[in-house]
Amino acid sequence: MSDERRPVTTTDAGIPAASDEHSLTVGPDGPILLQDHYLIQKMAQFNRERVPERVVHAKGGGAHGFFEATEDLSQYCKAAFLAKGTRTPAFVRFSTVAGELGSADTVRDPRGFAIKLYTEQGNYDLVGNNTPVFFIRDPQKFSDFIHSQKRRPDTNTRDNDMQWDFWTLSPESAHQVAWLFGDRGIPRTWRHMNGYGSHTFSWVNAGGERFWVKYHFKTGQGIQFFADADAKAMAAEDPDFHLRDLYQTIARGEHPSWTLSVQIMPFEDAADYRFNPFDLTKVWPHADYPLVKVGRLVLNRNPENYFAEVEQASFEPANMVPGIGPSPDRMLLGRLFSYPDTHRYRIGPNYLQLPINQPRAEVHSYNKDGHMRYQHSGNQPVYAPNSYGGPQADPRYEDLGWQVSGEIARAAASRHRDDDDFVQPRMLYRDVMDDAAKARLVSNLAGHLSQGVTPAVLGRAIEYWRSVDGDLGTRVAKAVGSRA
Ligand code: HDE
Repeated sequence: MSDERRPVTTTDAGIPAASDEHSLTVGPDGPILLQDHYLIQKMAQFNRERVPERVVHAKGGGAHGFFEATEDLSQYCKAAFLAKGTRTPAFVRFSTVAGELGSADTVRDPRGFAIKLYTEQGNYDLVGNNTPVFFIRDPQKFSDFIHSQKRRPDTNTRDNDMQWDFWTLSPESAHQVAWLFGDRGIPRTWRHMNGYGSHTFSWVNAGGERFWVKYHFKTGQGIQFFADADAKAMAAEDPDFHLRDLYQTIARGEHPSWTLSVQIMPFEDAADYRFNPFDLTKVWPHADYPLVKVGRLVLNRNPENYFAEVEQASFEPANMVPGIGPSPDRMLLGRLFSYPDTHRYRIGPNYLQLPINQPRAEVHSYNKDGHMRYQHSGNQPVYAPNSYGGPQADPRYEDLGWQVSGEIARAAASRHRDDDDFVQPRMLYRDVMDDAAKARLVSNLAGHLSQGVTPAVLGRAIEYWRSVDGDLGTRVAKAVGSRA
């Protein structure tokens, strides 16, 4: 750009600045003056550039796009964005879980798959992972689980012993851990993986009929993964491999897409289904509840500013639009509280007014003021009920929920006939993995268990895999032994 066309630098108050290079001093070698407001503003602003990184899912990337409902599912759900033919603007953020902001992309870890749909009935956030299940089934254990995945308090390094100690003392983790150490534990790129809502959610149609649903976003690019050694090499060569891949793909005009299908369970089936259908450590077999196509998700626009659009993006599972609700899944219920809480801490109480989080639907709430409030509702009544024309809630939007009764207690959720922590990982190992995939699972497990795991925890880990499958346990034990 020619010098005449370049704008003049200004302070953040818009006042023209005299120099990009020199501080204001008394003579060339004298002290810097306090009246150099621009220098002070620059230094002060720099010191405040960081917001706390996400306590989990810190490293990620995202893109804009849309969701299009391609099928008529009005018999199951009345949500407006699901009306056939409707296109809803979307923002999606992908992430790893355990690593910090600068950590490598190609590590073995679940991947976050967080979707924000700016629907005409308010934001719908579907904050899922690339796995249909999770390690635990009660939010009481979440921070403990994450602590075991993060850094030790003394050495500040990650520690395989902590991880296996927690997992083997939490047998409900076996399904997700089998998944994690299998091929899908390191996707080739974010484009080459599926996304799942993971939890069971409720849907209701216009007639008030309720259903339980699970969401599946199948990648249109095909599933691809990294072998362990290749992923480690890539982590050294390009720690931002996934971030770069998504950006460059969209920049060259390719638009990755996913097909959304749901499994639908009639409301009444839940009570005596073979296993607890609200248990996040289990999938619903497709033979029982086949996939029903809903629409497609397409990513077609890169963020212009990473901090504004990706770092400040705030997803919350509690953002559900009319027609969609929670289920008795305790993990989901715990998450409904946790996310807005972390956003208030990380970004500030008015995070929903930032452009990336702002709903496209009109906002008419009685909440007001606070740090960095940008939009105000003018001179409208500040309390409800009022007789001066303020917004009025409408009972037609009441959650339908479900019926419960019982003593208040701290106890496991109700067990169903076939509830068992090892049945589904056993099926994953025996029926889904071919011989080569089984061999890679054994090798990945043995590699991890051979690094810093104490004999007692290692013994428990072998038993854990024996409970999944006798042969698998023996193979893991042998492979660890041969590495010793
Ligand atoms: Fe999260 N999780 N989580 N999580 N999670 C966060 O929210 C939490 C869980 C998931 O790209 C945090 O904004 C609790 C399951 C994704 O911005 C935090 C529990 C699933 C992302 C939080 C879970 C997820 C997060 C950290 C157990 C898949 C990244 C920063 C009850 C279905 C979203 C933040 C993004 C992020 C809490 C379990 C997915 C702390 C308490 C299960 C994709 O609020």
